[in-house]
Order: sequence, then structure tokens, then C-alpha cells
Amino acid sequence: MARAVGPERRLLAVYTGGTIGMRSELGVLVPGTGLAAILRTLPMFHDEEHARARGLSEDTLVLPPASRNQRILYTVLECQPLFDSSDMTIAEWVCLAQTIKRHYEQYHGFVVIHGTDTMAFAASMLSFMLENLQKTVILTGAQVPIHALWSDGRENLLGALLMAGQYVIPEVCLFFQNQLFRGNRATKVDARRFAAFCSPNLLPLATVGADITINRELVRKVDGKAGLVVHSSMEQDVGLLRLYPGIPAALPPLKGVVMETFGSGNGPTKPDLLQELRVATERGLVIVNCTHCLQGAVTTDYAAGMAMAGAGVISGFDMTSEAALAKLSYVLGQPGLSLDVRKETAWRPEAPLTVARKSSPALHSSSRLLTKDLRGEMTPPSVEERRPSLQGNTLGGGVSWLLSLSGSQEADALRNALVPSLACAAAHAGDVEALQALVELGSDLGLVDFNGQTPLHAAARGGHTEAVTMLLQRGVDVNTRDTDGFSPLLLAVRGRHPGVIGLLREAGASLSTQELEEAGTELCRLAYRADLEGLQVWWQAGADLGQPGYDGHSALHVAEAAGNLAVVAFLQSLEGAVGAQAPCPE
Ligand code: ASN
Repeated sequence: MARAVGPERRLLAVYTGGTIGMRSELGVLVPGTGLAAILRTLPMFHDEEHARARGLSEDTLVLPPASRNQRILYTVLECQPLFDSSDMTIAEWVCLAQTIKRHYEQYHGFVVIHGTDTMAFAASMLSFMLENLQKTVILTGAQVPIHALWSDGRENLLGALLMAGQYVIPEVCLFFQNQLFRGNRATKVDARRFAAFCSPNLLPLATVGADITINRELVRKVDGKAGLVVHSSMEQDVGLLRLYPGIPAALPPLKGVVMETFGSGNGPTKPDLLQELRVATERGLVIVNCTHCLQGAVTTDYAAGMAMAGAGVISGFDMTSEAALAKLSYVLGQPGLSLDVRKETAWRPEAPLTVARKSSPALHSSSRLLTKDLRGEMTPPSVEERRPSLQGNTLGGGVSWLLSLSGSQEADALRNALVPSLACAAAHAGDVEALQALVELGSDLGLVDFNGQTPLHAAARGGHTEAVTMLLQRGVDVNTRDTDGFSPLLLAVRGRHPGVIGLLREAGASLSTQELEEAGTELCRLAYRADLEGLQVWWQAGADLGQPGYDGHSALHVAEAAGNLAVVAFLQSLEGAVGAQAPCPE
């Protein structure tokens, strides 16, 4: 991702329809033509004086200057016909992708003006259709027509044009209400509010306020110099099925289904449904499991989720249903993937159970593709769980290089400034090897980072006993406080890490008087929730479990009032019951 350079940036704005340009006819909104003419009359969208001076052609609009040395010129390409996006299908999105391809060399970036109802589907589809994208593509639209007095359309369209004009973000994005989302991570969540979209499992790529904040590390990198490829052979025979309690054991006759399941990918475990799923997947129906929760991912933590996997349903991890549907359409539409075999094994009620899943190369390749992150549409667990390490990644490479710098005064100063934060990052990841490497380079692991935390704080918060042991052996101060006054011990209590609490207490850590006093309200809350584990870690850390909360009641009072008998028994068992503190180990 880079700031776009050059005095003029040319954009193509493809207008497909949607509320942004709609007009009221007989009391209902219908797509309206002539968006470019409306934009021409709005000074925020067109600087007529500059266009004249520059001798621009009739169909070229130019934004007022956003920066001193750059102008954004754009052409509106109005589609025929215009759509309420509820009528858009894969066929229209393929046309859209081909339009972008046709004009790819002529323009620096693309804005797609689209209805909001299916915009997340469109963005997801385009993300899979457009491979090796090196230019910015941004979808936007509005909840209220642009010519209305109070409309979000002006801000959304202007924002999209500015982002596509000023930055090279080689992705299909969706811009709405000052946020730039990765297109295949967005979903429509509100039919009326201007904040109509969210990206539940990925932060926005950029946020626009008085300043533009770009999440640079999230923006996808251009992969080599390969030219743009449009995948037009998308499979249309794919669908979405939302599970509901009591769903009968019958599946739709499709080639691919995105199944929206409960919670973390769970479904009913009734044998007839699982049998139907198994038979269908063995015959060639590709089923992708997406949770119908807005946030979170599909796991096999529950038997009810494991049963889905056992029936051959492929995990969609944290993909939106829109992205999963688009991916399914893309993967099943790939001509290289033994289409014949796939056709043979497609779901047919009367088809004999002959082609087993294992023997189908088509399914093998499709499921392999489906579980891979292709366009940044999902976070496979291997990526999510990978510990950030100072070694073996780009940061690590840079850091090793930086740490090896010496000789000049500047290099030493830079190194010394970076060490505390690096050490904290390594400790937080439990990366003892990296900590060791820092020690070998002569770094002091007792230094504090920008918020006053030492690596011991970070390791304690992360619950990393090995890193804590290593740091304690190096003699770091066990009772050091960060700028908020928190000790490593308090962070270990908050993170519920009994192993770390034990190590810190053995090394002489204790909660401060202030920490102990403030614990009262927290203890009452835990007692109310019958959270024995939470109370136990406080006890282990040496807290007085009789410490009253803000209203003078103790955890024992609260547990008694709430009828939490196990908690009452636990608190009473702490001899001279409450009022006692866990002994500090020698
Ligand atoms: N029905 C409209 C559409 O999707 C909704 C909108 O654009 N706000 O085209």
C-alpha cells in the first residue's frame, strides 16, 4: 500500500444503481439515471473552473484539490440497466469485473457505485474474480439518495473517490461512513443507519476523520508483477442455508452450500440430519460451515461442531457468509479442478452412493482451496494462533538487523530505544529464544517500555511461565509498577495464570496496599457470578478475600445473598475464614 503519486490521478466510477442515485416514483424508490449530471452540479464533486482551464473532455469530472500537487479526475460509467442491488446476480458482477479489466490500463483506480443491499456479496464476489489486483477498487453507495438534503451518499462517494485517488490499496474494498473495509470481510448490519456495514472479524483497512488512518499491516501486498486475471467462470449453483432449530433432514439440490450454523459452528446432532449431510458431501455437494453469529469463528470445540466436520462439512472459520458464498462460487467454477468429477458427484437425490469423498480429486482440490486464505477473506487458525516471534518474520529480520547495528552513535541510540518494546513483545509472546537473543546482545531486560511495563509485566500478562522464570533468574524487579500502577502479579491475577502467580509469589511479589484495597469490588463481582476460579487466583496472590467492596459488603455476603453455596463454602474454608490471606511461600 502506498500513497499515490503524480499530479493527476484518473479514476473510473462504475455506476450500477442503488439508493444513491434513486428517485421516488409513485411513492417508491427506483434506480435513477444521470448521476454524473447531478455530480457535475455539486462543487464538492466537480471543479468546473479547473476542468475548463485544463480543457477536460465533457465526460471528465474533477474533484477540488485534496492536496497541493494532485488532482483527482474521474469518469462516471453508467450501467444499462441500473439496478436495485437486490436484483444483482453473479452474472452482473462478472460483467462488472470485466468492465474493470477492460479499463484497467486507462485508470489508476476504480470506484463501484452499488446498492447497499447486496454490496457485501458484490465486494466478496469481485475479490475472488479479480486476481493479481494492483490497483484500488472501492465499492460504495448510500442509505439515502444523493440529491436529498440529508444524505450519506455525498460523504461516502467523496470518501471512496479520495481514497481510491490518493492511495494504492490493491484490494477490493468497501467504503461506508468513513471506514474502508476489506470487501470480503464486510457485511450489511443496518437497513437505516448510515453506519450500515461492519467488518466483524477484521479491523477496517482505513478510517477517515480529520486525518486518514491506514492500518498498513492489514493491507494486502501486491504479489509480484503478474497481470490482472478475471475469473468469469463462477459457479452459479451455490446457495446459503441458515440452520434453525428443528431443521428437517433435506438439503437443497445445489453444488455448493454455505451453511450458517449456530455459535461456533454447531448444528443439531440428530442422526438423520448428519446422515443426510454425510451422504450429500460424499456425493459431491460442497458444504462450507459459517457461523450465523456476527463475530467469532467456526471451531470444533463442541461435539455439535465436531459432528459437522465428521459429516464432511468444511470449516469456513471466520468468513462472512457473503465471502463464503463468493469463494464457493469461485472455487467450484475453476475449470482446472476436474469439473467432470465434480459434476458426477454433484448432489442428486437419486444418485447412488458410489463416489466417495476421498476418491474425488475435485473435492480434494476444492476443499483444499476452500480452507486456504485466498484473498484475505478469512483467518485460518494456524495464522491466528501463530505466536508473534521476533524470529522468522519480517519484523524479526528487521529487528535482528537493527540489533546488530553498532558503531555509530545514532545506531546505538536507535537500538537502545527499541530494546524495551522489543523485549516486551517477545515476553508477551512467551518467546524465550528471542529474549535470550536480546540478552546476548547485551540488552537490559529490566527496562520499561512506553507505558512503563517491563518484560516481566508482559510475560505475566501472557501467562508464560518459562519466560517469567527466565526473567526472574536474570534478577528483574518482581514488584515493579507500570504507569497505571499495576504489578506483574496483578496482571497475572487478571489473566488467571496460577503458574505465573506461584512463581512471582515465590520470588517475593506481593500486591500493593492499593491493589489489595481495590480488589474488594472485584471479589464481590466474582462471588456474585459464582466464579470460584477467579476468587482462587486472588487468594493465591495473597489478597484478603474479606476485603469489602465499594458498598461495604464482602464477597461472602454477596455469595450468601446470591445463594452461591460452593463459593460460600470456599470462603468459609479459608481459615479464620475470610480475613485470612494465602501464605506467602518462602
Ligand atoms: N435497495 C437498495 C439497493 O440495494 C438499498 C440501498 O442502496 N441503500 O440498491
